[in-house]
Amino acid sequence: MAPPKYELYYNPFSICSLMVLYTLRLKGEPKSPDDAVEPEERFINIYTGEQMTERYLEKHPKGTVPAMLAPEAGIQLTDSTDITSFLMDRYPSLRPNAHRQTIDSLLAELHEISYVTLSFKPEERRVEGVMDSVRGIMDRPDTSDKYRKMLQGKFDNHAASLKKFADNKQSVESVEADSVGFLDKISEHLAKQGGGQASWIFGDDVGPTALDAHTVTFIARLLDAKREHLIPADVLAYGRPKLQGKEWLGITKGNPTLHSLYVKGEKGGSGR
Ligand SMILES: N[C@@H](CCC(=O)N[C@@H](CS)C(=O)NCC(=O)O)C(=O)O
Repeated sequence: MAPPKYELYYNPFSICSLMVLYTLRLKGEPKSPDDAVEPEERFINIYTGEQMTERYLEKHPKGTVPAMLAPEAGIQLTDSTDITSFLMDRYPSLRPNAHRQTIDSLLAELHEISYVTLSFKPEERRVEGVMDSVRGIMDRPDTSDKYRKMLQGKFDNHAASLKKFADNKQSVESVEADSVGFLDKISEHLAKQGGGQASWIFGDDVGPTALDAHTVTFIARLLDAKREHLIPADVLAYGRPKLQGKEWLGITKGNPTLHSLYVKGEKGGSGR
């Protein structure tokens, strides 16, 4: 049986989309030909509201990116961590057995960090702006009841994720501290690999894992968000060259990871 046809919905200025795209670029060989995941990549413009159109919400009720679907096989993965787990199960080099626990626990720790707090200033109202737009479409007289119900679902999902971070009282300082805590652990792993000489977190023999893909993307975003000071020197020395690599440039086309920098024509701080 041939592998399913996958579709990956993404935006190149979404950190979680970039984490998945970069994981795909580093994925290596599948366990078997039937396990191959070669998605058709479909751009969603989350800066013009494409993620809240009826068409997109029909595919993916949360109306976010990334999402990986294979409708014929009943596969609907709507979170970067679920997509990454799916890939790690099929591509052994993304999560070698010897490092399985470390990779799982560090990926979980990384995804507890509020990227929104690191990436957007409160006055940009990125999260509130999305909710306002959803409400605006709901209030339009020409919006059907079916579509309105879908929008309510997206609104509720958004409100729930906001509440999660609010309940955790996530100030900029605490999110920065979480980032440093995570990066210090990466630094400890790098130190075990010949004092930071290796290209990858678990060494050159192991090669790139999903943890590398997500960590390098996080470093790129911290640089673009003018938070280089949070990154230990060895972690920066590990991450920066990857941002000049063909895999990364193939995804970003040399653009920054932040839409605001792209709009301003700024080349960002990701080592470019
Ligand atoms: N926890 C989700 C986060 C998904 C998410 O919030 N994506 C953002 C972009 S980074 C998005 O789609 N924003 C547009 C919106 O919510 O309408 C994941 O890891 O995939």
